[in-house]
Amino acid sequence: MKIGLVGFAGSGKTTVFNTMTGLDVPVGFGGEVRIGTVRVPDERIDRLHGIFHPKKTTYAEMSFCDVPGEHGAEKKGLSPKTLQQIRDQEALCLVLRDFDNPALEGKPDPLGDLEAFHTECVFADLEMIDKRLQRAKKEHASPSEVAAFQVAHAALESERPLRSIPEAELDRGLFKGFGLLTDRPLLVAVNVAEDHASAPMPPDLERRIKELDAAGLTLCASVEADIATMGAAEQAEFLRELGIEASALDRFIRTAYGLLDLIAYFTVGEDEVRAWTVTRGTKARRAAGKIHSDLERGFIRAEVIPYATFLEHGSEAAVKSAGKLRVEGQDYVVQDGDILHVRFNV
Ligand SMILES: Nc1nc2c(ncn2[C@@H]2O[C@H](COP(=O)(O)OP(=O)(O)O)[C@@H](O)[C@H]2O)c(=O)[nH]1
Ligand SMILES: [Mg+2]
Repeated sequence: MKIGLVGFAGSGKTTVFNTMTGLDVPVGFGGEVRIGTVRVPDERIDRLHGIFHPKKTTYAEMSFCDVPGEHGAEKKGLSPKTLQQIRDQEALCLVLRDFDNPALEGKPDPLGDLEAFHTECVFADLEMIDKRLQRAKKEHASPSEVAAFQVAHAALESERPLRSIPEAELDRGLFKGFGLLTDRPLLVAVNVAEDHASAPMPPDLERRIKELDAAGLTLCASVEADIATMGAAEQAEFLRELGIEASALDRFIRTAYGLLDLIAYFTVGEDEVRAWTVTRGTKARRAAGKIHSDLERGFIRAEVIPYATFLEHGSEAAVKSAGKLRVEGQDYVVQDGDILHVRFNV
């Protein structure tokens, strides 16, 4: 999963990037597009590692892309270049400034910034959809295609994000490759001042984030960026002192998994213990394709042990002799924590 950190200059995108990745990229205006990958902490993988002692242990990964805003202190506005970089992201994390930044004029206005960002995205999408709608009409496209563009157009005209239109009401297949901004899953990170590090989300922001079908969390990026460079024990101590329940990275990943409806399944063995990320509802054949396309193509069956069952019995052999190993076909819906063995033939 690739998440783009977006937002206006000076909102703390690069600081959030450092927080998430534990890197130390220089903050301040400008900068270049940077990508950092973090492993998704998962204590189930830790446990499985302890049981199998595999040669290799692989956690799920999440990539963050720091998309710099405009140069200079011009707060509002996204250039065509920035918009294009934002289109390349699978999901967006909008960083909102809720702290005093001496380099910027004006008080923090996270709600106003959220509105401004949303409006920019709506206009960019509207322009795109409008063009496509006109073309579809001119070229006498099928009525269903024209209708889909009209549904999208109407939503955007009333400033509703496309992500809020249910699957059944919009044929998204037609929009592939358009890079529509308001259709991207959106996570809003409210970047607060040090003395608000553990404050809850302000209710007005919370309400608006919900209306936009986004997910939200608050963090103090500058404090958390410092924490990110500490060892685990020191980190826990520091967080407790500040009254923060979990590190920004942990909370971010939890929120992102919820927003994107992601689950993990595992493969285990002496060679490797590994987590694989899929969307909830993914069927076994498709999920197997994550591991290798051959496994999807030549899928025969999946042998499934839920994580809890595995722990209860302690080994695959014990699960088998207890009659708890399940054999599932291609349409089995993979569950969070399933340990899978895919049988295939190509
Ligand atoms: N007080 C405070 N300052 C922050 C926080 N996050 C970022 N900053 C500062 O705000 C400035 C801009 O941050 P930066 O990450 O470069 O913003 P970007 O332009 O969005 O990438 C830097 O001086 C940061 O140190 C925060 O949570 N609290
Ligand atoms: Mg930056």
